[in-house]
Amino acid sequence: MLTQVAIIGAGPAGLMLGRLLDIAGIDNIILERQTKAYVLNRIRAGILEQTTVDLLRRAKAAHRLDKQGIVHNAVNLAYSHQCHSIELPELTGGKSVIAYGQTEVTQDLCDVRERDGGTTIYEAKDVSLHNFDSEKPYLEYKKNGVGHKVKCELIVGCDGYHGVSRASIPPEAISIYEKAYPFGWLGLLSETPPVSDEVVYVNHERGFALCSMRSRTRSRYYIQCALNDRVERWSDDAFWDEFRRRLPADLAQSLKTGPSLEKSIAPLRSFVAEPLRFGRLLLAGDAAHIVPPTGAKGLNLAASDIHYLSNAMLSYFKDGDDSALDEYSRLALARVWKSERFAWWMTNLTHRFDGDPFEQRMKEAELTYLSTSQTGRKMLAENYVGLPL
Ligand code: RFL
Ligand code: PHB
Repeated sequence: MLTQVAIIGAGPAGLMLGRLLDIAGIDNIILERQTKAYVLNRIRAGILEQTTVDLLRRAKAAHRLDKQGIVHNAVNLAYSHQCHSIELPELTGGKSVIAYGQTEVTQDLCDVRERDGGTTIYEAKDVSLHNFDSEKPYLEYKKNGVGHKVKCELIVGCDGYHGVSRASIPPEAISIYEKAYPFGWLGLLSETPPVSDEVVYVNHERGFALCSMRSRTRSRYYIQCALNDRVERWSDDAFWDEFRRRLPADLAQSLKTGPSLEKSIAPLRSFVAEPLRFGRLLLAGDAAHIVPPTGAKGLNLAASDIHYLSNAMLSYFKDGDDSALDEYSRLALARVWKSERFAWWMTNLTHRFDGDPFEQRMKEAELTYLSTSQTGRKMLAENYVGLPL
């Protein structure tokens, strides 16, 4: 098979890129290791920045989002049993964020790709990358036990943190920056009305908690848990008891509980690989960088990578401008590092780390500063709605 761009991974980054290339008339193929059902049912992000919404509109995949997305005009910080609202439009010149699940984003992108005849090969096994340091890169994979070869001009690794793309780059050609956190998040999805109209980040002595939503009738909640905790240890009742204990009293009283639709544990990690270009191989999204989910930046960074990368590919294919691909790496990484800082800072501010009472008092002082200072709130709001592209 011959194509212009071979994309590895049909998560939001791969599907968004494929769609923007289709619209620009650039031939592409997506290879995905998992089944379509598996990809579409993975519960992950829930909060979109305006720039992500704009990109989905550019991709002509925002029809449902424009109807069903829930605009959040505030984000809440709770500590010392009190909830403090940070008004987003007032502090950011009119910006807000939108609650719309990653499952829906992926579904919408998948639907338009299929409708318009784009090629996605699910259950593509043993994908391997070859000759990406030359003019003639290619991929090999197996489908139903049969080997295939895809010749292309560019390969894009959109295959997440555990993917094959980054792992194929010689270690001496890549710099890795990494931080692992000593806890995870236990998340629960339920068909219950959300306890708050907007996201609430809670710093509590029993550990962090987060209130979010997927719709007016579907809630997504998280609690900080031990890194080695196991989801089987948490009955729904145990989750609700622990979650309620961490909420401020008024929220705890109005919390509606119900059976879980999904429960899972995710570790927290900060990670950046530099650069994002290695000859004819480019990395984007979680394949290149991970943020802890506090701050809701992961999916949004995948989208901003694709914004820069799709522009660069247009210059490359239409004008023969090879330097645009280097520029992609530079522009995308500049935004990545700013979001890495914000996600790291929000994680430190809102979570309980073992032990150090001085550190905890520092966090309380900073939370008080943020809730009482217009300048402090403005900094948080500006980052939360997303820095300009
Ligand atoms: P993905 O979604 O991981 O997709 C990668 C795809 O590549 C496939 N793949 C392969 N395919 C072929 N061959 C191989 N060898 C392959 N290896 C892997 C995988 O099967 C998969 O389909 O990466 P992508 O597209 O870069 O998208 C990134 C986002 O998924 C991620 O950043 C967000 O989910 C992070 N995140 C959040 N981001 C936000 O912007 N806002 C949020 O509110 C938010 N909340 C979250 C989150 C992530 C969480 N977890 C589970 C870590 C909440 C949580 C709990
Ligand atoms: C979510 O809705 O899943 C969500 C919201 C905000 C975050 C992380 C996850 O910071």
